[in-house]
Amino acid sequence: MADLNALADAIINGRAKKAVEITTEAIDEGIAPGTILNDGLVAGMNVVGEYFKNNEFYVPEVLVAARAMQKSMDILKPKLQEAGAEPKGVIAIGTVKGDLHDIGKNLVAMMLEGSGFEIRDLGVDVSPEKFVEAAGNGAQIIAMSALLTTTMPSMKSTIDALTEAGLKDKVKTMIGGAPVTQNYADEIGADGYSTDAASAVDKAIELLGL
Ligand code: B12
Repeated sequence: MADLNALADAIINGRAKKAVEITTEAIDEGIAPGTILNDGLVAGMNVVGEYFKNNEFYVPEVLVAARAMQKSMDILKPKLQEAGAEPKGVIAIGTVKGDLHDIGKNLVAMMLEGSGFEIRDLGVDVSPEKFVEAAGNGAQIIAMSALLTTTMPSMKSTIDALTEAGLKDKVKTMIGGAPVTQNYADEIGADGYSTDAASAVDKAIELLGL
């Protein structure tokens, strides 16, 4: 019987091969893809997030863990799609203009994707115009990440650009990244903020009223 606690451990320890092995075993045994995701992958990644917050893990450990999660997700994703049919919603995500930090953004994207959202990853250094274009192309949430205090104002520029394009009321905006706060979100008129990848999923669900 595939051990989902062992899968979480494999993620925490960044053991991609082991993680893939247990994920495959769990799928073959008919365990629901959502259960594998939540009780194995997301559970592991949550611990990684905690360790990182407490300075018990540093960026290299987070990266190897994320890579292990990604490898398992590669196998799990088609199963999740088969099981879940319709995506919960469409989210365009990117790191704002001038900012190249994408580790947190990728984790958020991965968690959202894992919980059933369709993700349009716009990458890094994303201009307000690109976000507006994504909003015009059917994204229901525009999610922005910034790690530099100097690039945070681009979140405001993007929200202003959405307003100018007449799209502000048609999409929800969600922001995050280490220097970003709820206060800042309120100040610039963002619809949502969250501190980490796991709560980003709850926030997205809340924003779309699911
Ligand atoms: C890794 C890193 C880099 C890497 C980035 C690699 C990459 N591919 O991302 C490299 C080496 C390229 C880099 C470059 C720079 N960096 Co740097 N970098 C970091 C470092 C060490 C870790 C950031 C990180 O990945 N954290 C891990 C992730 C998981 O956390 P996170 O991003 O916060 O994401 C979580 C949450 O915030 C949230 N979240 C994130 N995004 C979103 C989005 C939404 C919508 C939501 C809801 C939630 C959410 O969920 C995530 C998961 O839980 C930090 C220091 C630190 N310890 O934080 C400095 C840091 C961010 N960097 C800094 C600086 C100054 C720079 C440089 C300017 C350095 C230089 N002089 O060249 C350049 C700028 C390059 C650029 N234009 O962007 C400063 C920023 C200072 C400031 N206040 O602005 C920091 C704080 C270091 C420091 N103490 O000085 N950096």
